Amino acid sequence: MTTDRGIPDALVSALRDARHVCVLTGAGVSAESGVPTFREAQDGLWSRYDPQDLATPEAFLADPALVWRWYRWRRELVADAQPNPGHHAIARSGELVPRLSLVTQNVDNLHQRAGSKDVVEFHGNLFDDRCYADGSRHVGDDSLDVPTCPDCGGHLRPGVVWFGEAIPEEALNESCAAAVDCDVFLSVGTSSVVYPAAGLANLAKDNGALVVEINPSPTMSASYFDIAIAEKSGVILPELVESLSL
Ligand code: BV8
Repeated sequence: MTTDRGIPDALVSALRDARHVCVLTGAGVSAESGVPTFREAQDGLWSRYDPQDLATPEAFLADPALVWRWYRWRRELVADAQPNPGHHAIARSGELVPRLSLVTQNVDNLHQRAGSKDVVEFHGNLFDDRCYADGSRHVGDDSLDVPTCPDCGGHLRPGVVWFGEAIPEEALNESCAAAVDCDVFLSVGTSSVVYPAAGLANLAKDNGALVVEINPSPTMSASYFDIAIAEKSGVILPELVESLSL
């Protein structure tokens, strides 16, 4: 059975009865804001680079200027973007359920700009800088050249989590606790290939949550979810919130 908006009745009633809803978002949630998804082919100067190769400590150590310029390009892309109806629906849902945990793999700050509070930034934030040498945090610098740490003179780097780097402990603990405790887990706009983020759905399901995937291109993991909705987040999330507020 589905609602007249193409949302399964089972999901609407589960959300209405839920004490705690956990939402995990990936790059697909920002696609309708014009931000290319992480694995989408990059354009222009960056088309010949695989993001997965650039988002590593090895790439930065090998060529700090190249990696710094890539992130500076992404900051400019994102700075011009606006939150889309999917971001706003997630922010609104925080007022409609007793407890909402939002865990994002995205580093673009768009959830915060849409009004979401207490966003767990699983992979850090594009607009923060960190000293590569001493780990100190600094306000984002938009200089063309790799900035240096005012404390130790080392290179500053973007405050994101690179492949092969550990997830910030607080973010990991908070996300796992939310996945274990939630009644409904929504995995939205992610290809579910990056771990440990992709493992949160397993944790939720193993602890009795209804697990739902929202992605216009069903992922390899789609059959694992109790419900898979093949629709854009900017379309389905506002409908879901609308169904909740009826
Ligand atoms: C860790 C920040 C351990 C940077 C990112 C071998 C060697 C080393 C590590 C590993 C290895 N094998 C596995 C690993 C682990 C590795 C990993 O998972 N690799 C994968 C690729 C196999 N993980 C790690 O390295 C992690 N750390 O394991 O540490 C450790 C422990 C202790 C001590 C030391 C180490 C760290 C991973 C973090 C990497 N950083 N981002 C940056 O942004 O530059 S990950 C990057 O991928 C982005 O954050 C992105 O969000 C994330 C996941 O991608 P998605 O968000 O899913 O985006 P994608 O483009 O893939 O998909 C978009 C989806 O949206 C698509 O499905 C599309 O259909 C859909 N979509 C499109 N439009 C819409 C839509 N959906 C809805 N609506 C729409 N309109």
